[in-house]
Amino acid sequence: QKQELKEPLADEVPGTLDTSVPDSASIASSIKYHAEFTPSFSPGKFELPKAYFATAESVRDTLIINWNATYHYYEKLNVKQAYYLSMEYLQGRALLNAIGNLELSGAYAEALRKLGHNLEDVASQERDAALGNGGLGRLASCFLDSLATLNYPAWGYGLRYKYGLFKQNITKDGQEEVAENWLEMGNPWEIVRNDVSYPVKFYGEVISGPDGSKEWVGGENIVALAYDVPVPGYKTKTTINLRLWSTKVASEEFDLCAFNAGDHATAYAALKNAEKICYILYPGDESIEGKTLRLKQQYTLCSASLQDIITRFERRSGDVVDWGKLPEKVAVQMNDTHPTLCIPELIRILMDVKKLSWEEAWNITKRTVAYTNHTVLPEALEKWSLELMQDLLPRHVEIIKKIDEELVQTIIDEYGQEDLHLLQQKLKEMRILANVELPGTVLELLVKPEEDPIEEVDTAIEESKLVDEVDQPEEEDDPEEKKVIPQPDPELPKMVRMANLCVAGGFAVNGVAEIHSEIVKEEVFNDFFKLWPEKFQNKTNGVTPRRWIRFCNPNLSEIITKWTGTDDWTINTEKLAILRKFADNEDLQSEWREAKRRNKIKVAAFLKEKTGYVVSPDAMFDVQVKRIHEYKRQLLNILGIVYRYKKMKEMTPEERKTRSVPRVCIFGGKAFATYVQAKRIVKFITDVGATINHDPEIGDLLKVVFVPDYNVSVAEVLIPGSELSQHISTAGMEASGTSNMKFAMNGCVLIGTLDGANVEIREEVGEDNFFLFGARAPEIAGLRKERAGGKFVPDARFEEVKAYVRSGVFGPYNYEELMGSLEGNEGYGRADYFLVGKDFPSYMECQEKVDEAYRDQKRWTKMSILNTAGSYKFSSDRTIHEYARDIWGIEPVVLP
Ligand code: GPQ
Repeated sequence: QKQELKEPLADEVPGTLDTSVPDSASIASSIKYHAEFTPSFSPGKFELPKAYFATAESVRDTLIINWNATYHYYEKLNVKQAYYLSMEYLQGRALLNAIGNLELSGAYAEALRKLGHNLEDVASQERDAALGNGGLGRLASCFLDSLATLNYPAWGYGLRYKYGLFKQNITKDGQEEVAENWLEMGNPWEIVRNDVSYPVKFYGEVISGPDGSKEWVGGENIVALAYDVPVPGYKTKTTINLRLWSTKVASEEFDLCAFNAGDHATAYAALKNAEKICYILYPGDESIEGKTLRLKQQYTLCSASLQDIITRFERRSGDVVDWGKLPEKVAVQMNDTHPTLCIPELIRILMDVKKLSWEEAWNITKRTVAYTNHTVLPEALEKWSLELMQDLLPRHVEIIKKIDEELVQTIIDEYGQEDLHLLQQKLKEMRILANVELPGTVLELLVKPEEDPIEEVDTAIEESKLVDEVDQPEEEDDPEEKKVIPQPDPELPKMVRMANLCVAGGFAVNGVAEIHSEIVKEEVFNDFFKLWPEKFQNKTNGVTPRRWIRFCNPNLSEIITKWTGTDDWTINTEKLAILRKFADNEDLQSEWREAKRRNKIKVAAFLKEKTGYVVSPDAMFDVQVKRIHEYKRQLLNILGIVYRYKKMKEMTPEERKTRSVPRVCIFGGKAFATYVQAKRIVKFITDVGATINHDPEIGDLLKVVFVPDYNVSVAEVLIPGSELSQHISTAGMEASGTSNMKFAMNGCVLIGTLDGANVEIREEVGEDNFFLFGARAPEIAGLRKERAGGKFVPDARFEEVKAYVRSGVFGPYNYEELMGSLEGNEGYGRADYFLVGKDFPSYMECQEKVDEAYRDQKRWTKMSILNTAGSYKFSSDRTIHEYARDIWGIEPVVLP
């Protein structure tokens, strides 16, 4: 019922119990109400950013109504719920996404217009929630969107970092990191639950009761407090929860006596100690450093989340709690190994608090917890010092030792004791504990096998002596056998291998793209795969088509809706395939180009604002945005650009004009703060840009722009306005990649290697619509050997480009560390471990094909349309349906 618009009064609150769909008048009144009565700004003018906060708070009212309804319904039905545990979430901005999902964008735009504001300006006030580093964190956020949209009963759990991912400034020295205090102005999307908190303990000791029971006592005690972030689904009332833990001191820990005695430092220490756990997002992105604080963070997430999950299970169970039913009501998904401590923590709670036996607790855990692997980079497979863990989590170490002991037994059963060398090797590779003596029981078994008591062996030797003197030395195998029992190396630290623990304790193990899951099964965890083949699965990643097409690319969305005849594609992405049959249609083609052009103009304006560089929207927009990492090979891209530049310089002005396809090469991405080589790459790209962009001979024919502070919001601008998108990792090293999916959805053509999800994208969009180059995954090991053996003969073009860089065209900075690293120069890194030199020629040839295709705009537009049309598989809705069906065993629950 449409209301007449009038100046809203403060007391006209759209009642929190009013669940009807709000119109623009009631929305305007709600916004005004919040501006006045949820004040976090001075009274008076209704300006930015106040308008943003009031708008967000009014949206939150609706989200709370839906959140409560969803929560109570799940509670009532006592449904099985999935819980996604992740140390990272990259939610980005929430406002446009929330009102888009609620189908209130128009009403909000109108309401704000009446209040003198423009929705886009208001939305741009929001700070990105950047509680993650890259793909892994953004995947978690896409999953939440799909879970809510598909009405799956599921929650996310994470940490509420005070400082999210650092803000990146680009200076003349390259990347500079600045702390991102994203909560500075408050966060309108979170609801603190002062009644939901759990104790979390560190250090202390384990005491055993006379009945063998264990109790973990003493130590440092903190409290984890819940902050809920409602996650609305698209076109559904279902609003699920992202519960983020913040840490604070347990009240009894504040030392008032010390404080009163004037020793403020001591009094504050405990306070700070507790709070600092959630201060900063650990900056590691596929690299790891053993830090107590990081382990405390991981444990806080696991402990608080599991206590919460168990409390809910008990409450919903009613009078009788049947712990054996836990796996029927709960599935816990560990997003990579960061939440591995879930396994020993669940066992600890079940045994020490709920008084279950080891067998019961272990069996329940093995049916409740599942693990997703997101990387095969050896340096990223998490290991923790046993000593550190022993100190911080003594009870968990006992439990991990017990799991390890059981695993050792399984390995012995599997491989037998005939070939002790083989057994030793398997134990060494598969055990959870690395460089740790075998459990006593097992050791005994190995040294003197049951069926061969010593006397019998002696008799046998005596007998053999009688039979054949020559055989004797071989039969005297006791010292030999002892030698093959693995002994810890005192020089090396004892470690806990988290991935091995996940595989042993998880009921499912999945990779994130077909090729990656194959590598997981055939290489990284091959021994485990042979032991438990039924655990291993593939779940190819996906991204939400709401944020990544519908909301970030309204121009294209309109066209898709028009040509597919429905806006249903936003959920049922298979509908995108309808576009295939119009790929050659001239009307569609021209609309398509027009939309892309409008998006490119937006990108050009954005680049000008952020970097000062002016680029032409007539040039091809060629984009590589992702974390800066050697394996992702931004260096290959920039060297390709340098080569192109050199060739252009060698041409006459006339040749340059007729022979070059104008390009704007855009880079974006953050380097891990202490990853020196990655930071050199950032510096190199910006230096190349500074030279080329100011070269009057080149003009609009080539531009190189590094966009500072790449994040979700920047991606939402860049991706719709890109035409060529680069995914050029060394084959076998990128587990999946997810931006490749976003680019394809937005009609960008990909240039890439056969790596991660590229393989499947190429299959779906058709090989004619994907620019493929480079060595294949199975060749890589051999190529590295060839390289190391000095047998690799680099292409002349590769030598030429490096010499050009060294000649100093890009300024006085010393690029020797970068160039040297590509040459097997021991002093500079890993001797082209990432095979830039090997792939350079095929990359350059492929780039020529890109130019040729772009010259023919009809052909290019067709390729672009076929990329969008073929991208439907990469919706996270598809991925989530697969997780729900194959791993979690949950069903959609639609609210009445
Ligand atoms: N990934 Cl282990 C991260 O972003 N951070 C990490 O710590 C690990 C993996 C990425 C991975 O590199 C990409 O290939 C994947 O597409 C992404 O996870 C999501 O699976």
